[in-house]
Amino acid sequence: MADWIERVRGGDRRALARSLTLAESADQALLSALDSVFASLPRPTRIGITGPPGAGKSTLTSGLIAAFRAQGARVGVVAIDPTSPFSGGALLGDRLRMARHALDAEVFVRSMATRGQFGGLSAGTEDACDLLALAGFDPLMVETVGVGQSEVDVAGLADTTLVVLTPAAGDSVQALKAGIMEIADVVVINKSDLEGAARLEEDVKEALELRPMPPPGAPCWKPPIVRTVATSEQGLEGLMGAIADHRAHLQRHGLLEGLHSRRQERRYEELAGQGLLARLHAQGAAAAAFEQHRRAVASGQLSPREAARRLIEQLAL
Ligand SMILES: Nc1nc2c(ncn2[C@@H]2O[C@H](COP(=O)(O)OP(=O)(O)O)[C@@H](O)[C@H]2O)c(=O)[nH]1
Ligand SMILES: [Mg+2]
Repeated sequence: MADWIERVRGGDRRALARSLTLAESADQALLSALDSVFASLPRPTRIGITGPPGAGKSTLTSGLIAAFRAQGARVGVVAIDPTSPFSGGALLGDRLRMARHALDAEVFVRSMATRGQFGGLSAGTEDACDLLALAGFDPLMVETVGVGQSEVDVAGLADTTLVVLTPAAGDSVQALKAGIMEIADVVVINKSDLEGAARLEEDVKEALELRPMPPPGAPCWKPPIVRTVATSEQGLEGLMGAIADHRAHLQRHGLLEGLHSRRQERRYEELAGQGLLARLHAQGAAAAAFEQHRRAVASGQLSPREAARRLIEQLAL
C-alpha cells in the first residue's frame, strides 16, 4: 500500500482512483499507508458548495472548475450524495454535469456516497480530500447537499463555504430557516434568470442580519451575495472574486491554521468516539449493559440521560 500512496503522490490517476475506492470502503491497509504520510500532506484550498438538491451546485462546480483551470490550477472535486449508492441517480447527474472535464488530466472529479452512520459525513470525505491533496490537486471543491446534514459538518469540510440558493424552489425559504445561512461565507443566488431573484436577495440580506455577531475584536466577515446563472456561466467572475476575497480575509487574519487544526481535532473526536463505541459493542459484558439500558430507555423506565450516566458509571469510564 505504501507503493500505492507513492504512486498517488506521483500523479498516477489509476492509483488515485483505486485508492479513493479503498478509502471509501474504509480499507485499513490503505488508510494506514495514508496516515503514515500525514505530516507531509499538502494543504490545498478547500471550497465547500452546499445548498438544496437541484439548486445548480454541480453545474456551478463545473463552471468553477473551468475558471480555476483558466488560472492554471489543478482542480479536485468530491461530490457527496446522501442517497444510497444503489439509487445512483444523483451521482450520475453529477458525473454528467462535470463530464466536459472528464478528459482533462488536471481535473479529478470523484462522486461518493456518505459512509453512513459509522463514518459520518466527514470521515470518508476527509480521506478523499487527503488523497486528492497528496496527488497535488489545489483547490479542492466539495459539493454537499446542505439540507438535513449537520450544518457544522458541512462547514467544517471547507475553508470557504458557498451556500447556493435559487428563486425557483420553496426549499430556499426552508434553507433560510434551517440555519444554513450561518455557515455561508458566500451566498450564491443561482438561477438568477428565473423570476424572484431580487426578492430572494432581500430575504437573504435579512437572514444574514440575524447571524450572530463575532465577539468584540474578532475579525468580521460579511458574506457577499452573488447572483449567477450557472447554465450560461454568468456571474462566475463575481463568484471567483468573492471566493478570493474570503481567502484573503482568512489569510490576513491568520485564520487558516485554526480552521485546519479544528478540522483535524474533529476527525480525531469522531474516530475516537466511533472506535470506543465499537470496542464497547465487542465486549460481552459491556454490550449487555448497553442493551439493558437501551431497553430501559425504550420502555420509558429511564431517561436517556440517566441511562447514559449509569452506563458510563457501570463501565467505570
Ligand atoms: N434556469 C436555470 N437552470 C439551472 C441553472 N443552474 C442549473 N440549472 C439546472 O438545474 C438543474 C439542477 O442542476 P444541478 O447542477 O444538478 O443541481 P445540484 O443538485 O444542486 O447539483 C439542472 O437541470 C441544471 O441544468 C441556472 O442558473 N438557471
Ligand atoms: Mg449535484
